[in-house]
Amino acid sequence: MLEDTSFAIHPGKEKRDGAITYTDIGNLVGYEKDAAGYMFNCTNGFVALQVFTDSIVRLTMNPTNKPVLDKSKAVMVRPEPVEIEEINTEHALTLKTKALVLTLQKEPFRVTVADTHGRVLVNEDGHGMAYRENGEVIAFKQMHENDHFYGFGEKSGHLDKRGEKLEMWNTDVYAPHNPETKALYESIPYFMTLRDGKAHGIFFDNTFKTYFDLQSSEAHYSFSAEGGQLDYYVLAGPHPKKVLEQYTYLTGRMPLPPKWSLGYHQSRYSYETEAEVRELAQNFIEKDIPVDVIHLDIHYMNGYRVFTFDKEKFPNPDQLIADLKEMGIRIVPIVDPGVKKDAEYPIYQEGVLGDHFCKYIEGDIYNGEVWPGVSAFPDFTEEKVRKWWGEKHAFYTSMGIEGIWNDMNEPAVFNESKTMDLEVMHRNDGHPTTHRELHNVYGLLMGQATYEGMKENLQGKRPFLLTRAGYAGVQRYGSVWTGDNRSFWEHLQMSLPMVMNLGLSGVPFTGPDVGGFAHDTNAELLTRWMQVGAFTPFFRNHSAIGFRYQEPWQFGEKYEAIMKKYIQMRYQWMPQLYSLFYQASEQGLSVMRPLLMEYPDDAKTYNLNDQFMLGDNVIFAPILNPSVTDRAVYLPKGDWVEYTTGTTYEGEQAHLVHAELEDLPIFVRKGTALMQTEWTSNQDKETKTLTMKVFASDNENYSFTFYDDDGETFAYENGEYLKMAFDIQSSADKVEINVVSKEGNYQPAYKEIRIELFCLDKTVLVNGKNSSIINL
Ligand code: MIG
Repeated sequence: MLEDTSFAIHPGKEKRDGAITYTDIGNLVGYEKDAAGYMFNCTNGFVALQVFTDSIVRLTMNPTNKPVLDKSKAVMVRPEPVEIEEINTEHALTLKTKALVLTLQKEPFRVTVADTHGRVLVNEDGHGMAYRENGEVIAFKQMHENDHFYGFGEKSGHLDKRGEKLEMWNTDVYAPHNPETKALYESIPYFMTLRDGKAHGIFFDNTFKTYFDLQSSEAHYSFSAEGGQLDYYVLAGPHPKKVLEQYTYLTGRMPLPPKWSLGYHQSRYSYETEAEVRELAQNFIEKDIPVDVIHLDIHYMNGYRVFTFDKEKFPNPDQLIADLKEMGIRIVPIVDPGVKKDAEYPIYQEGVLGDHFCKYIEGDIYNGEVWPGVSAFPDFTEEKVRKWWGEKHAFYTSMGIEGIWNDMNEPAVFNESKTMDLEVMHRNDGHPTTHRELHNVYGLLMGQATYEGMKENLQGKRPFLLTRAGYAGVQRYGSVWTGDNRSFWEHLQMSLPMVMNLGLSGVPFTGPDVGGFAHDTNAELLTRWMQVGAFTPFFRNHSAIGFRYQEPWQFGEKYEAIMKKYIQMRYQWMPQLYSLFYQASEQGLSVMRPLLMEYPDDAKTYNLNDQFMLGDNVIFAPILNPSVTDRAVYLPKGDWVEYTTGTTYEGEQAHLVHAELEDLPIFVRKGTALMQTEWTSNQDKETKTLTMKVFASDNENYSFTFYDDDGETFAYENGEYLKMAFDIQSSADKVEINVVSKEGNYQPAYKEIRIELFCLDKTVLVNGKNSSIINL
């Protein structure tokens, strides 16, 4: 506790330890080359080099042995055959692919990664790869004057992480989420560097606690781990979108989620009884406020035992779920990893008798205190355990449940260290490994078990998974919410860069607890937060026990009407949103984007925290402060139209815009289009009409792809989808819309696309003919 008082800055406290000494990798002694790649033998260790593609290279340093190259929990691919040109001179070995030039200086061993135009991406100036006696491994890289750093998964603070120190150690942080909070629930040891408009990436695939230091020196940055190998990938970019494509090529992409999970989610810790849930649902129906999901937090269980319902509070869950489905609402229950130690509880019995729980090397089951009291934890590092756990979800799917919410999977334990004993020895499919090394992947592997089990049990329907903890690659299994924030304006502000950096880290389906989890929200904050939430990829209002209820109607009609309008807008924008989710699932691109992703040459976007984009043509500039109705907005190159007022703004400058409580400033780039529909009702959410809103300009050309399918099954994998590529050409007097291609067999309820022209009086030509309709 002394840490939290001024004692922490007591004048006598500063210690001046001597500089830490590292063992440098030393000189190159010799090397071999085989099918797997290059193996460099250096004076103080080994370095393996693998070329994955023309644009992706991997380096793995092991101080004592030849590097192990096949133990990643994140990387899903193996090196492709790549043609490499090799030039060996006295001082260096040079390897060239179509995109990269690697220079391996021999004495000392130093690596420079450049592109084929001579642009240096990553280089070691002075220091290189090194390690310490205690097992720490570290890489130093030169920091260039104009380097900006993004990604790092789920982090507090600003968008650009230059000048920060960050840590990766999955941690249950109820409080605080401050700018200085270094580790949260997710560990994604990956970042993208943007320098003078060009980007490259580094993925440090190490599951130990890792550190990124972009602060201590202006000359270098470093990344290090408490143990393991120095195993990292350099991604060539050069566009930020390319970096993201390369990173998700390695770690996988989000499978297309069910459309209902893109809707509005209402949650609370907890809606405690069946009657309360029914009343909640009824309220949404009566008020015509859209909702797709109601979450059940820990109170639904019998004594917090997972895979049970409390018989008194929820006497008939099957009926509840069926009735809600009629109303167009799904139930998503929480499932934590801790299994109550209770000899009469079947899941615990199966876990013990089937040998599914985490154990010490000596054989004792690890016990930790969580909600149900003393509990055991499934060892998700074992395939057979993942399978067992996955199959258990038949309990939920047989009731009609299609989505699961995983919490506490860091794993969180109620003790000093906040987690499992680091000595616990995970079985890890025949490669026993301590919790110290696998801590950061526990949540990822629980996610895998849950997603795969749900998929199997749902027989053709898409599962939805929401997870709190994860590691690089978590996007393959689930969406992520940013944990226990508070009802502070500062946390609304912070949620923007947080979600944008998660998107840049390969996780597109994310969002904060809208309204704030802990602390009492208020009418204005909730309203402003709902406006933002309506356009973040994951949209859930969630609040904690003991704090004010924050459903959209809790603050009176005035506020309810505004919130309702924005939740409905979410549904009006669904065709646009779904097409962006499709793009994310195909290319790994994020749905919610920082402006720098679309305008990497514009330095004004490099640390723009209070604006964001959806896709490549819409900018949102929400109000993020109390009592404020005016704000500055920076618009990059192009002409922009404010969505509601139709006012036109010039790009490459800042504007002052006015926004009353009911207003959210939205800017659409002229020359582009948006796909939208109408809100009908909770009971019937099928898209029946489709409108293409065209924001014409006088001389623009825009192409985009619209995607749709049944939103619920995997039939799209067999051609049941609709995919249309459009080309829009605006000129002084006309707009020409051309269907460039149309694919797939899906037959939607809508039979045509209505074209709505915004702001301008022009003739519309569809495929060369005068028309305002595109027939399907
Ligand atoms: O320690 O299940 O972040 O969303 O409501 C609290 C109760 C455990 C933490 C989650 C929060 C959830 C709460 N959980």
